[in-house]
Amino acid sequence: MDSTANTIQELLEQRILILDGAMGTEIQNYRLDEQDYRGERYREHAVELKGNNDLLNITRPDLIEEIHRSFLEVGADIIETNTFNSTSIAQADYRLSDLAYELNESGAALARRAVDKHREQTGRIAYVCGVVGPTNRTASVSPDVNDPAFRNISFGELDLSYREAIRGLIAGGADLILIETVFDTLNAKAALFAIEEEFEIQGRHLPIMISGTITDRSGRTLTGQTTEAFWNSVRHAKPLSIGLNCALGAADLRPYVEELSRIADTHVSVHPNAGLPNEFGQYDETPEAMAEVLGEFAVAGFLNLVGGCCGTTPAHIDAIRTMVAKHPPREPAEIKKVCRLSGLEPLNITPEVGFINVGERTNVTGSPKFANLIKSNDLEGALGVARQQVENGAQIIDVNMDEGLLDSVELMAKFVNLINSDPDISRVPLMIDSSKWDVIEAGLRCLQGKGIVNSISLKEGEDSFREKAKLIRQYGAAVVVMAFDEVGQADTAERKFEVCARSYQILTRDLDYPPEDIIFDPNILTIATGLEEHEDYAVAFFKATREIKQQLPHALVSGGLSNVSFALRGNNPVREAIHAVFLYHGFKDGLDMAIVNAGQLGIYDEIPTDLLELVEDVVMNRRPDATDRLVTFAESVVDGPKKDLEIEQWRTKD
Ligand code: THG
Repeated sequence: MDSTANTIQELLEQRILILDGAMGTEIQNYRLDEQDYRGERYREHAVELKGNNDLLNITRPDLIEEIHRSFLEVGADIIETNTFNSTSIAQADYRLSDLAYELNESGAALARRAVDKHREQTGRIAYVCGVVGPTNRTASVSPDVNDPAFRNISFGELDLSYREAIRGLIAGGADLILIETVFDTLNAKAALFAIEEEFEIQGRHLPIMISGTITDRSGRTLTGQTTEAFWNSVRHAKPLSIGLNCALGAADLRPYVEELSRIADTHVSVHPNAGLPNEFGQYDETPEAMAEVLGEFAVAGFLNLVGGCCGTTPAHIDAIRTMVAKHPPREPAEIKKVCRLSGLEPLNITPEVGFINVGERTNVTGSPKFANLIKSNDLEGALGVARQQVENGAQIIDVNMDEGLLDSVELMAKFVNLINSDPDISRVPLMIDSSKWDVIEAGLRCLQGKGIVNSISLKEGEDSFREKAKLIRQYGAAVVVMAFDEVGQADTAERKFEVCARSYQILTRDLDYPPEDIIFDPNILTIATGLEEHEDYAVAFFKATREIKQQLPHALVSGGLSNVSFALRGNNPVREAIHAVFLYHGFKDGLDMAIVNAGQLGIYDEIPTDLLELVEDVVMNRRPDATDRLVTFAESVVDGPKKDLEIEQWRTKD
């Protein structure tokens, strides 16, 4: 971090910092006409420019600097640049996309000048916060009701556009970067991705602030995320602050600010509008009324940074500053180091949530039914498979499109987009399952929640492993790491643990990867095949699981459950009994989650005693003839109607 970061950090420990108020509504007070916006330089521009406030950074810099000064004079510590719409994407409406870099650079330079002059005159230090707006497009919602998988902006386009904006902001002298008014978390994730890339290239890491917007009283963002789901999606960027702005007035934001304050292990900011808009679309909450509400937030201990959005004037900021000055800043929350995922809703893998079921059926190689739906382009039907998994209790869904004849990259993106447009399915986090990196990346680039990559391994050596892990972290996902290395797939307990431990070291020590976001898969291999060397596979898995949980702090363990019983394909009752027994032992040994056929999990205690004994023998490798005995029994189950009935009875008993 730069030296500025240290001082902001220090200030944040001492008091609640003051952000400035609205730029847009202040500009309105000047009642500018078309000519003011155009200036000399754009006198001949083909389209109307009135309303393009960011253009004033170039055509009326005097006025923007004056507004910055007015907020500095009432005690703002952080000045936001007039660059909310300064992306090539947002400027396209004015046919000024080419101006994006310059708008950002000049916007930051103006704020810099105002702050520096203020310091010369008063001795007071303030900071320039480079504003990155949401753009006028949304990467996780279709603008076409008839085509829910369609998007009019992609992650890649956002990434490029944001990088250009950020370069300008840094060149102009910004001290911090603020991604604000986030209504679509996927847009914000693209901005975070761009920032990380740019910081890396420049070798400079400025503190990042993130502020979302909740658009109505449902307490969700425009794209449907709850406050905590939003936080889980952006937390990987380790922002200096997380907060809420715009939309609702301060009073209506209270429950969501309270929630952020409870869950955020960083600083919390809030800069609301001056109340809800009146019938003329104006914001008319008085400085006193707004300060009253925000003062109460400070008393409640919710705040580290506070300011105003639409409709807030220097008088508002003055009143707010006076009100919060006597209250100490909030202490960042201390939260448990656990894997925190999200879809539209959060999924925190705490011990209290218990075992996590990952739905396996949305997999073209694992479900012939799903594969046929995809191949016949019945995506609605395929979506039904995902919905059925969630309805049957899957808390995450695994999506796999790896099939030679399919365009897996395109299908992965399309299917993830489709899932995003279904609020019942996109409630849960996704697991992007592919052995091909470009397919994984295609999925990650469509995901507004925090998902899981399935999987990476040391199979192709350390370099490729590191490269992928670094990108996954930048995309903000958790990762499944298979126990596979340059030598091959680990099949003994020792090898499984050894490969996982080596992966863990590289991830946590070299790449600073959060250990709670690492999910080891020590390979659930098929048992009961009749081959002696397969007999100990389950036992080896359990042993490795115990060691991973004991020796690799905070890491999780998962596995693909249905693999274990491939040898008994065609005999679902027996397969389900094997699954139940496997999970029973796995869970005891620390298995946190498994990819399963949600809705078809047998219950250990309900397995008939004779079958249970046979299955336990096989799973725990208790006798050399275990497989033979189970297979003989299995045949009788399939062939004999009487046994079949018995099995059916234990399955349906609840
Ligand atoms: N580890 C990780 N990821 C994985 C696996 C793993 N992903 C894929 C797979 N293994 C887990 N998913 C499945 C999905 C389905 C089945 C097995 C594993 C399965 N399908 C039935 C079959 O083939 O018999 C389908 C039968 C039917 O629908 O008619 O068993 O280990 N990280």
